[in-house]
Amino acid sequence: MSLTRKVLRTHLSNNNVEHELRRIIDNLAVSAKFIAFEVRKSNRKTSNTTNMYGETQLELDTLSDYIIRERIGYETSFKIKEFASEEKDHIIEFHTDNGSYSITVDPLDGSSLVDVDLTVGTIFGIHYGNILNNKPGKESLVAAMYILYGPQTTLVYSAGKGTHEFVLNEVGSWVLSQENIELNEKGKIYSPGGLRKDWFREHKEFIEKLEEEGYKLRYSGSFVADANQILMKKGGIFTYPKLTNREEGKLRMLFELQPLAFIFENAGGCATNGLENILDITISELGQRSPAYIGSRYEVELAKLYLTNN
Ligand code: FDP
Repeated sequence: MSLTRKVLRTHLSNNNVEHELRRIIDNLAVSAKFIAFEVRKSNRKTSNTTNMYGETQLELDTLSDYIIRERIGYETSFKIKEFASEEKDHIIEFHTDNGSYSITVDPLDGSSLVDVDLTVGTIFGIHYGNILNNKPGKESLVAAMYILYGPQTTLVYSAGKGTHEFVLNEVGSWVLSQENIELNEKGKIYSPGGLRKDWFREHKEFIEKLEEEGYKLRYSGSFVADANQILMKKGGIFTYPKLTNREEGKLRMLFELQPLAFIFENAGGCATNGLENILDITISELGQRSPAYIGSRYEVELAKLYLTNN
């Protein structure tokens, strides 16, 4: 296969991704290159601002958000309907009448790990129509993508036809590294968020079952990096459950969970809040959170069994 056939832009077109959607994905991938550059040269300091959840922002959080916004605003060849960022408390409207797609972004997921130099990432969700559209995620999302700023910069996307990984090479091209990633039925790792003392009994019993079965603990504190590890190892489970002091869980549906659920489902995995499939849920608020179990089929089904039978 020639190098040009392996780059993101060609891959999108060979996969018959709709023209406008293709341009959006390609442009968001360009913005991620600039973020990757900023992550490498970051001073890892906090800014004096907080986001809508009261979390202290890093200079890098706000900068990443700015880079993406600029890219979307600057590019006039496609029309974005709406844009929402985890770093902002409102939806920004662009071409409400004649745009087809809307974008959500978590500009720098796992950013509390920037100061210790662990892997962080950017997560995008692309919706057909408006962001809050009274439709379940599976009818609203048409594509999802994340970029990881690790030892290598990698990009994983799905536009509903498989899940694929690319690596940023030294001349700035996204080169295909894995096409049609397929999760096995069952994995060997688990990634459990939240403090054990705050877990409900049924969740604790589920985790103990995984431990009895010999699952290895892999939790960094960066959702996108932990989920990526499960995807690349072809199985396992990431959980952030409801907690006794936080029944809604921690992770955000629009910015984190539904995009990753979309990517996992397209790789043969699944995602649930314990009772309902994450992509079957309709979002009513920008910052809506949910408990989450995401990974390969065996572990997610097992979680459902523990959570519904208790
Ligand atoms: P962060 O606050 O650093 O942005 O939802 C955000 C998130 O990280 C996830 O990426 C991560 O999995 C989780 O929070 C970590 O939460 P805990 O510190 O409670 O483990």
